[in-house]
Amino acid sequence: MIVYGRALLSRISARNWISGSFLSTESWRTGGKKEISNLVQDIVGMATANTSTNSKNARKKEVKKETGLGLTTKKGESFGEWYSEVVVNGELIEYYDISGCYILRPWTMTIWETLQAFFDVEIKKMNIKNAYFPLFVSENALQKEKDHIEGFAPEVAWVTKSGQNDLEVPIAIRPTSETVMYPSFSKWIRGHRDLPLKLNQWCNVVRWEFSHPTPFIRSREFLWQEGHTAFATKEEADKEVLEILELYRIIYEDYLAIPVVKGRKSELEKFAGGLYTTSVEAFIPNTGRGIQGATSHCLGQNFAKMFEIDFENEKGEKSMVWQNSWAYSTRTIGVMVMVHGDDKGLVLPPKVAAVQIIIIPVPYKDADMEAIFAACSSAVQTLQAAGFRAEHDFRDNYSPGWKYSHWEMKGVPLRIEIGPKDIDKNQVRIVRRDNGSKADVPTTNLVEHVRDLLSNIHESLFNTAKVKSDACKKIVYTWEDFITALNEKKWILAPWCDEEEVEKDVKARTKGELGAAKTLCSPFDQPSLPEGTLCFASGKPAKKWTYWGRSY
Ligand code: 87F
Repeated sequence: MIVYGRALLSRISARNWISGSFLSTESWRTGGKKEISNLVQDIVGMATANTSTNSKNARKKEVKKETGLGLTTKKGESFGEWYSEVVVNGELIEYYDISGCYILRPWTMTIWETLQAFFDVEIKKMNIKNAYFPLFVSENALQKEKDHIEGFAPEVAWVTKSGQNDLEVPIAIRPTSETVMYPSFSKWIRGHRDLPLKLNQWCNVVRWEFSHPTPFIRSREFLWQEGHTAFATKEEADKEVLEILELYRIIYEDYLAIPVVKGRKSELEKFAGGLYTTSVEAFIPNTGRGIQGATSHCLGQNFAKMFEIDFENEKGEKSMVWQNSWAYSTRTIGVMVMVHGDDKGLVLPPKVAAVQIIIIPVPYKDADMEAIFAACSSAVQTLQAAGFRAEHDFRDNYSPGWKYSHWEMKGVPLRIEIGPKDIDKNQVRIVRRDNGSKADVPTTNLVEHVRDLLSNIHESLFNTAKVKSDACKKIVYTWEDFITALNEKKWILAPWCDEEEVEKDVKARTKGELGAAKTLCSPFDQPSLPEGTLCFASGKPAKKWTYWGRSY
């Protein structure tokens, strides 16, 4: 079997690169995709002259993948496949030979580091300190909070051997660090002067999930920060819960351009070990599912009792601490891919993109290549000096058209093309990733233009996502309308009696292939609830408005 892949294409591209005879400059301008896809078809044709149409198509898919020229699935047609393809072709993820575990490539880690840098600075302003606790948990410690661990037990991974020998006692790998940290909290907190104790750690955790693994969204190991704090009073704890939740909103809305709803989880959906749970919730219109973006819990005094975290208060009496815990994880990046990605690949919000502007030379027969390269380098320098993350792509084994597709797949917000005409006119061509619009910009105004464009792209990504997500919101008052809206993949705002049994009943009544409906959150921003409004599910008097839907 002959498979023509990147090597051949590259050789052809390299030739054209120099001679300019294969792709015209104008077709490079348009991405050269038509020519390249014709070329691919030619190659495929050559390779499959004697094979069936079916295998011809398969080969086409194969060549497409190998050359990185596009996705084989569309976001609107086969969302799950599209997502898997985008995270790999966009170079965020590499698959690994253990199910549910993924390699996070540099393109991912830069995004993570940007979010990390923001959050780390903010929590330090709040006088929260970083610490690092061990990865392993003894069975003894883990069992200490049996009640809350009970439901999670099947997800705990254990180390049982070293080499060929069984360990005397198996040790667990942290799925979260309450049981790792709180024995030390108990030791370190003696009197009111030891409070508040506010710690955070950046680490990995392992939860051996059995439902369908999805990169970033549901993986068996993931990166997160977990904050654990202890206070003398409930008021201090309550205040911090909301301060942290606001930081999570900023991560989603101001960094990732994803609109979220802040609210409180129901009794059934809250962290069972805590007093109450708040969250930011996002929505994925394509699948009609809500997704919990991050959580900030007030734990009350439950853990303080279990772990004996008490202190002598100002009156000399023994008192229990009030605790919080809060986390966001690499799931943020999955939500970003799902919300903004399109049929050409990733679309990165400018604030988190490792490369914000990619600069591509557009050679042409008899062009002054030195001048073109020099103009590219100078643009990179100017933009970097102005604080932007700009790079050029001078690789000589790929055509400009190939590079356009490549950087589009990786989601770089702006592309700058510089060809002979641009040199003559002292301008560059700027192309937006989010909407494809093009503009010729005088070199003298480059920095201002790029600044405006990047901020405009962020706004536009956010607004587009907000319009789409808002279009999926539906207010319902009756069970019939609820079911209709659920089938229409909505997130449903409904008046609810706030009874746990009723939520369980809704879950049972909506159980099916796509998963049951559950509460996402009761938004802090509550519409008015006139006296006499009834619960959509039970017919009892409604106590609050709550978002319902299927979720990840
Ligand atoms: C899986 C296995 C064992 C979630 C688990 O949200 C335990 C758990 O406790 C578990 N999955 N949880 C809840 C985590 C609660 C809490 N931990 C600190 C947070 C924020 C960070």
